Amino acid sequence: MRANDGTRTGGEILIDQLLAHGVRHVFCVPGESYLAALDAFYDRDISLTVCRQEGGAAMMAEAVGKATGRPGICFVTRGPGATNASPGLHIARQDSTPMILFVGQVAREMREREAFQELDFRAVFGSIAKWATEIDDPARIPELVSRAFYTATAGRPGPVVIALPEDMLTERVAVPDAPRFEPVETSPGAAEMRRLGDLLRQAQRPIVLAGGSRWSEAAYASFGRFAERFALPVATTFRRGHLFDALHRCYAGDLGIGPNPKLVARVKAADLIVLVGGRLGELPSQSYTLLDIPAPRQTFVHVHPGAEELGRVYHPHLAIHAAPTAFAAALDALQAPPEIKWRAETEAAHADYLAWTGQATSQPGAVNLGEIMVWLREHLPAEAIVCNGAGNFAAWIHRFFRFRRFASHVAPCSGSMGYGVPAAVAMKRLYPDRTVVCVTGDGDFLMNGQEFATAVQYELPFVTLIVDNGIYGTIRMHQEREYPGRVVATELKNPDFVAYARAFGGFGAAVGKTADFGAAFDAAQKSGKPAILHLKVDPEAITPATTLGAIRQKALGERR
Ligand SMILES: Cc1ncc(C[n+]2csc(CCOP(=O)(O)OP(=O)(O)O)c2C)c(N)n1
Ligand SMILES: [Mg+2]
Repeated sequence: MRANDGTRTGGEILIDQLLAHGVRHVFCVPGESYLAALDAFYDRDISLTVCRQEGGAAMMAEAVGKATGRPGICFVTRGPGATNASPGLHIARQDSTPMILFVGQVAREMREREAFQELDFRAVFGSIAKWATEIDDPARIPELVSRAFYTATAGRPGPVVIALPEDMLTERVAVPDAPRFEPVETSPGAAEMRRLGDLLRQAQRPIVLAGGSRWSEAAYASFGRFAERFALPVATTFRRGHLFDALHRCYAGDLGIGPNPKLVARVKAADLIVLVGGRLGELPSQSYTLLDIPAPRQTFVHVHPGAEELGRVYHPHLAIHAAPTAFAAALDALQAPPEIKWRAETEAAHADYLAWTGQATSQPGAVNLGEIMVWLREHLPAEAIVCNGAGNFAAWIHRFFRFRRFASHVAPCSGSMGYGVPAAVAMKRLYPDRTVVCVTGDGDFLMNGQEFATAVQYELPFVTLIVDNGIYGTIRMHQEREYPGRVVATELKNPDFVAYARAFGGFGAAVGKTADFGAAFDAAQKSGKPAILHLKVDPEAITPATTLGAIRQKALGERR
């Protein structure tokens, strides 16, 4: 509270800046280094989620940034808190997500002595964050926090780290709040849009790839209309499936890990590729084999909000420096050609997508994850949110789940394990009325399974599927391919996950065969508690397309 002389503590000024910028949710693990900031939450209207490990807290903040396009906010203590939070920062960087990590710091007069838990945060986070700084003067909090919001969202979004010396947070000064920030939406120029229209008129076989961040409901809707009017096939890049309705008749499929070979062939055969919002990194580019570097053979149009990404890897024939939101709005003014040469191609692309994802493949074992994904896509409401981390289990989500709404998939493009549970906690905090389903591997779950306690503490009823194959499956798959039969460090002895769920105060049930899944899922939802469904899958079922044994045999055969 402001004292009679108009002063506030640094901690109060800081939390007031969050309110000024429209922050509703903050995720933290407390520390004595930022008590004065914590205290300011006591009488301010902002929801604070206390977590069990900073990795979880930072991923929750990242998930909020991903889903809303505004910076997700996380508070952690100095040294160990900050280093624990680093996975969330790394995801924010690779996934181009706006987030701000506030870190406690030793008192100003103790700096540079390597005081208790002291770190030089500018140096430690310099190469992960877009900007890492420390606030020395409480009078500059409004200025520097405002800059953090702009920096995190501007151009290609990413993480910002702000260290807060302990004594700075208790010092009192009189200073006004900053005005509310709004993300800067870079608009495309009229000349670039005309040129795009020309290129589309000249094209025979165009394809659009949607990716990256900075999208919105409005951009999603405009983009859908544009695809419809131009009958353009649209593929989404790795873990950005939520950018286009899977049942839109222009949807050509998911360009990520294990994509439909027909989609890959289509991209290669296109004469015009329009990449909107994304970077076409290692995974969607199929290990940089899709386009020639630096000069793609196809006419390549790159639309990106970060100027430094244009021409960074692929030479663009037309570079459009624009945020997807502003670009999508400008598309409404683009005239479609009277006759569309590629209409049949687009219909074929969508038919290929439907065929590729139509039915689960047959698999060894009594629980078929493909059939479970088909069940979920048929039974979940369209606005349900799916969260997951990394592991081969995710291949079934990418192949068989059909995302129908913007921001309905919250998952790490960076391939970081342990993301699903924190992301689900964050989504349920943000959207209590939406169904949230978390899909994890047995390895993946226990990287941040402690946040199941947070779900119980805040009474967040989402359902977590633990796909238990008793192995770090992805690594075992690579191991069998590169070193067949030589199993090292990929086997797991798992706890009883049903007992785990119940011990935490949640709902737990085991699913031993596919046919039992629907009833178990319904029971989990009816419990009204955070729930875990323990799916015992056969480790042989390593991808929707092949088995571990087949990979091993093939590798051994190649060696003979
Ligand atoms: C934080 C982190 N550590 C390690 C890895 C390397 N890695 C990728 S997938 C994987 C195994 C995932 O195992 P699990 O969650 O059981 O899923 P499965 O592949 O068995 O379905 C590992 C160790 C990673 N991606 N992220
Ligand atoms: Mg596993």
